[in-house]
Amino acid sequence: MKFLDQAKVFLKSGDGGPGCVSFRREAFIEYGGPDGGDGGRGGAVVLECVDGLNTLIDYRYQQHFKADSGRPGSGGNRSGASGGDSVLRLPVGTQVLDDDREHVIADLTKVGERIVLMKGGDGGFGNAHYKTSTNQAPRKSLPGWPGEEMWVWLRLKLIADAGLIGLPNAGKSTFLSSVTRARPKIADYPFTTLHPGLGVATVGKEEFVIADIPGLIEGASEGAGLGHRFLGHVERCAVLLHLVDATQNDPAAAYRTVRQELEEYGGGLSDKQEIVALSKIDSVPEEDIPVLVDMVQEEIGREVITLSAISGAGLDTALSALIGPVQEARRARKDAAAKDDTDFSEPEDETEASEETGKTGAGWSPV
Ligand SMILES: Nc1nc2c(ncn2[C@@H]2O[C@H](COP(=O)(O)OP(=O)(O)OP(=O)(O)O)[C@@H](O)[C@H]2O)c(=O)[nH]1
Ligand SMILES: [Mg+2]
Repeated sequence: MKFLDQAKVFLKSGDGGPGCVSFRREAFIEYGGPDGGDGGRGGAVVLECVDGLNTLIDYRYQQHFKADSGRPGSGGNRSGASGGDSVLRLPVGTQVLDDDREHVIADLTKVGERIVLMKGGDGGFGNAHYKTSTNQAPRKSLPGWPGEEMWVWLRLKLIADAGLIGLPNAGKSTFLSSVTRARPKIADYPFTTLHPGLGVATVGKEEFVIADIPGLIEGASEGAGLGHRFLGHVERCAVLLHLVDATQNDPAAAYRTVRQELEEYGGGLSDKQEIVALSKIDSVPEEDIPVLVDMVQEEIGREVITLSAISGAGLDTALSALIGPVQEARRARKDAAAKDDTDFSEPEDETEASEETGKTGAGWSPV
């Protein structure tokens, strides 16, 4: 499956159907009266978060999504049928942004989440609606209300618990392939990984998702290499595993380069918990390892672990170092969700609540 993490699409909800002007005409029934039905409501544009997708590639091939219009009303007081909804099936972690890519309109983080982004237009009234005691034969009916339309950006930010970062060739994909069942492309040249990949690792009974992204190089924030575009995919991780290739001349400098790019990217990445590991230690002489560890430890002022994805050394240590922050983040999320639920039943302040909805860009409501 091809990977695509952003797409621009045009969305339109359905127009309402027009109301009908009609009078009852039947043998032996004089002055049958108005019986024009109302038009049907237009279909809505619905976002649905589904399992089993991890790319937006479908939205490269279809970029226009229009819900059906409502059907016109007809005689005999028959209302028109409502238009069908247009449903966009999106992977978990998709954000919907407005045309200028500044405001997040919706953020789909749970499978099964459904959001009505735009409602369809109401149907127009038929003439039966306007009958009164003084106007018993109205000829008035309304056209349907138009639907809404807009261009939006879909942006996928994969949801992983831990993210792998490092220079190209640091051994990120090899690490992913040895601790999970993912099979990313691995080769001895920079930029083997061209798009992010996910794998599920297990520690004891706990499972967590690790994301592997393309390597960063100096100047990534200015677009060098593959740029820092894919860093968005580790933005939601609880912890980062920073792999530093132990076989290169200056591991401390390698560490600094990647940190610099993280800081330039922003998005809270540089404040995230980070586990630093010297990788490929099977390829350096054993007596050199403590020297290298000291070198990097001095640079970062924290403990550094060592691992080799090929020999398997240190992999368990790395996974157990990751699981702590992952569990902590899960607990925090659970607590926040529980708190949200209680807050929801007892809104503290109504004005605050309405301000909050205003900020999201409005126009949508969870189903
Ligand atoms: N000896 C040894 N070689 C390793 C180890 N891990 C990775 N390599 C080798 O290093 C090279 C690069 O590995 P990758 O896993 O593709 O590196 P990457 O960080 O994903 O690289 P990019 O995708 O280009 O950013 C490959 O030739 C691997 O076989 C290790 O633990 N020991
Ligand atoms: Mg790779």
